Amino acid sequence: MASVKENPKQNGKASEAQSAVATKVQHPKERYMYWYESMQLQRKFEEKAGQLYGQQKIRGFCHLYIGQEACSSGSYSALTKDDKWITAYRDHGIPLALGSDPKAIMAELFGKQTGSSKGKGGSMHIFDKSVNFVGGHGIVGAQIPMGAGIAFTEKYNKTGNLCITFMGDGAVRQGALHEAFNMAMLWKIPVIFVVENNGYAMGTSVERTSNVTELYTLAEAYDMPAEPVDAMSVEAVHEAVSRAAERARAGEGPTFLEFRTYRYRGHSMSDPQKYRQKDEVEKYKLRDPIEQVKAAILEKGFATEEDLAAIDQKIKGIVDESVKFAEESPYPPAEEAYKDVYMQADYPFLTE
Ligand SMILES: Cc1ncc(C[n+]2csc(CCOP(=O)(O)OP(=O)(O)O)c2C)c(N)n1
Ligand SMILES: [Mg+2]
Repeated sequence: MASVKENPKQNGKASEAQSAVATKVQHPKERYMYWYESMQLQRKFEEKAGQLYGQQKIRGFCHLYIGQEACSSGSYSALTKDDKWITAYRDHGIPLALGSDPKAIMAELFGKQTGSSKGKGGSMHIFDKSVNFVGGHGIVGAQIPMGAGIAFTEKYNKTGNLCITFMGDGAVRQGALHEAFNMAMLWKIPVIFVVENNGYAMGTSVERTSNVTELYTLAEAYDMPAEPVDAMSVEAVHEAVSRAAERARAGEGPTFLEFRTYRYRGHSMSDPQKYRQKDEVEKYKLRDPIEQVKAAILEKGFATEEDLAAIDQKIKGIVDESVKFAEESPYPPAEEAYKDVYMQADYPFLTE
């Protein structure tokens, strides 16, 4: 396990365990530049999506990832392009980090035919096979056994790939987690289970749902290696995922990582946020992952303020272009409602 130096306050309560924080590893310039650009793209894309929601151009559910960007970008840089990814419904950031076309994601938020799920999935159901992103799932915890199953396929086919499976802190209370943990450990499946502990499941804090608030310790019952990670630090995320990936590829099976992160926005778009104090949000913003990476880049001399401003400008263009594309795209035609629907032809209860 990584050296530990910090004892972050989680959910207003001092965490007993110490998160893995970034070590003295020297990360190369390219990695820092990827982290900055990719996290900034996620942030700006979602700030725009939030505005568009206010204008009712985006409707339905829309869960923003703002604040959690180090979780996706730090994991991406630690894995290979053939590894598989699955998450819950807070799912715009991961595909953007993986390199999905922002136009297809924005169009999906608009419910347009050119969207990544043909406009039929919306915000919670982004999929992109081209980057091995297997969704976008609305049922809390449902993706946990699916992620283990995907990883099992990789093992069975001897590909050397793994599946990184994300879930929220609310999802660890689902029974499916325990079944998946048991089998994944028994069969040494190459899966990295990640709980993005942002402190709340909708308006309910971790303390209000469980006696055990050190979520990573849930793995102990299965002898599964686990560690808490300071996920406001993209370096710490990268390093923890690298260790877990090494273990998975060596045939040692799963790891459970508790990413200690924070969402700056409400759960979905209509959330009065009465369950937390404003200063708690501000406290986390002081450790903003993008600001931390920006400071590191400047300090290391990897880029200047002007270089970063040019990247910001480029990202603004990409986001604007994605909105234009989504606005100009058509809605799916009515007959699309009958396509891509699973139907078992010999199901005995089907009537004509
Ligand atoms: C099985 C199930 N129960 C309840 C819900 C309603 N629900 C949607 S999101 C959510 C909270 C989940 O919180 P968490 O897992 O911490 O993820 P976060 O929203 O913080 O990313 C709940 C209870 C659901 N979608 N599925
Ligand atoms: Mg949560």
